[in-house]
Amino acid sequence: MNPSDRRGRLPDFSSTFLLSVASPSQMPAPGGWGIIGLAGRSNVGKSSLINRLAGARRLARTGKRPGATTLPNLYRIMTGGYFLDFPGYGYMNRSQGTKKTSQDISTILVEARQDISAILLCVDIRREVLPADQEAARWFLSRGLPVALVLTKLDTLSGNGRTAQIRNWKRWIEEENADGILGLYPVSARSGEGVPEVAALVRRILAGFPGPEGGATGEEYLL
Ligand SMILES: Nc1nc2c(ncn2[C@@H]2O[C@H](COP(=O)(O)OP(=O)(O)OP(=O)(O)O)[C@@H](O)[C@H]2O)c(=O)[nH]1
Ligand SMILES: [Mg+2]
Repeated sequence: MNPSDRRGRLPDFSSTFLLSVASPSQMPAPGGWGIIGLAGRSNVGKSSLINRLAGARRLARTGKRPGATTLPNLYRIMTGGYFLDFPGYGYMNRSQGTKKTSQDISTILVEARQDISAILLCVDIRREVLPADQEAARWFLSRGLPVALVLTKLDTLSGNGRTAQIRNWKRWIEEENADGILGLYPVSARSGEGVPEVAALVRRILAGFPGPEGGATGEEYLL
């Protein structure tokens, strides 16, 4: 139980784990609640961010070693909506076989499901723009998926270092000059800084998807 639960206040996006998605047919039927995808290099903190948004420490498995998430994991947000936690791209310490399978199912899923609402593309704020991130951003955008650039691990930088990196990422967004980029969101899953802004974005995206008629819970849209 986390501190906000103890105070009797439910976290914004209290969620439950639904399944690890091995095929697009396991996804909820189209036309229901919005789906927020989290993508990015391995170890940038995608699963940690889901845990923070859901107000649960151990909902999504996180790890010190890259590759903690190997299949896209689907979580249902109690108030309506889904988080889809993609396996990280670019990790090195898994076999080529596992790596390829992880990438394949992510690609197949995105191509099969045009109705994923938006992608939170997560990058470690300390890093430079990497070709893999650039490719991922362009690939999602080319499929008509809006992309928010989430700069993770904000707590690891302060002062000038922080300002400089935010400026670098901002410049990159400006240079990309692409429609569909939802903006820059510096955040720390550890300290909570920036989480309200990400939460507001998620809320805004999900608000565009009122869900199935009749106030269904979403569970019936599985399998
Ligand atoms: N300092 C700091 N560390 C973080 C933060 N978020 C995550 N981490 C750490 O980064 C490591 C990776 O976190 P995960 O959430 O597992 O990363 P992931 O992107 O889901 O990784 P994959 O599942 O391998 O793709 C863990 O050791 C986390 O504790 C943060 O906001 N600040
Ligand atoms: Mg993960």
